[in-house]
Amino acid sequence: MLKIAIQKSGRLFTDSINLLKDCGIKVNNGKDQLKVAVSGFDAEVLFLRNSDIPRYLEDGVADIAIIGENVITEKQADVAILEKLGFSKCRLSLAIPKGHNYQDITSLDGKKIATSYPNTLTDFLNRHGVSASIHRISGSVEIAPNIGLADAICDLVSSGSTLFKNGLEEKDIILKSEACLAANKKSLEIYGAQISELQFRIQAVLKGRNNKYILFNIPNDKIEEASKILPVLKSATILPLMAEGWSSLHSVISEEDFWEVIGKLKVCGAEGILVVPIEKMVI
Ligand code: PRT
Repeated sequence: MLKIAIQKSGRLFTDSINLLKDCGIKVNNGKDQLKVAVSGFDAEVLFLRNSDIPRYLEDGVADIAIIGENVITEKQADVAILEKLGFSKCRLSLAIPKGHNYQDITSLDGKKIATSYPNTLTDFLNRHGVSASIHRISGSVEIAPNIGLADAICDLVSSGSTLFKNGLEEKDIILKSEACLAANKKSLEIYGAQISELQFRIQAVLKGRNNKYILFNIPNDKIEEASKILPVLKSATILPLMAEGWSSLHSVISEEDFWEVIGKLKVCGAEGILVVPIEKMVI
């Protein structure tokens, strides 16, 4: 049976459970169990530590997983990344105490850097021909410069508030990460059809999340102009209104273009603009 690994507890847990739920896969709650059955899909879910998942995935203990891309890179796991999932976005960055001199990465030549990501950092330093001493620590990396353990740190950053609170400044981004769907390469062959089905469902959910359904009223002589503003799937739906000379136009717009498109539509003469979330989108 297909084994899907997700984080046991932590930042990825809730979003992973919700994504599976939106894909019609209900995880029968058993947070204290290692393995649970699911309904709505022929699979079982393994609850594991995020940092352990790359190894389990590589070894085939799990076939597929929802995991932070950063740990796959750090563990140098030979797995296939199938989808980026749009949550748990962060970056692995180099930071130094505020006010300290930093021109570029070569400023760290001969310095001490504290991190929980020694492999990713070593690789980055090597690529830039920088030689620094790496102190591997497993938590609270941000306090290392304040207690004299290191000159700089390399750690995950999302809002930046941890760096700020510890008087540190972000100087270089080593990698950007988000949760992703990753698979054991052999499992891709063994469970190809099931993994494709899961991917199909995830894509439909993510497209729904990234798009909005929009409908608005527009004078008939402005329909063509308004249609050109809309990045439509195929072509906008137009329905006549009872009011003479007016129509209702329906379409889908991406979250990214949202405010720009709305602004242009208002200038074009759109009225009564309604925006509705989309649950799933199959194209
Ligand atoms: O125990 P386990 O192995 O399951 O996981 P963990 O202890 O590594 O778990 P967790 O839950 O802390 O992180 C899981 C994953 O979430 C990470 O591997 C990343 O993929 C992702 N993620 C996203 C983050 C952050 N954002 C994040 N901000 N992981 C950690 N942080 C920490 C960072 O280390 C620093 O201490 O948050 C602090 C910085 O946050 P800001 O908002 O102050 O910048």
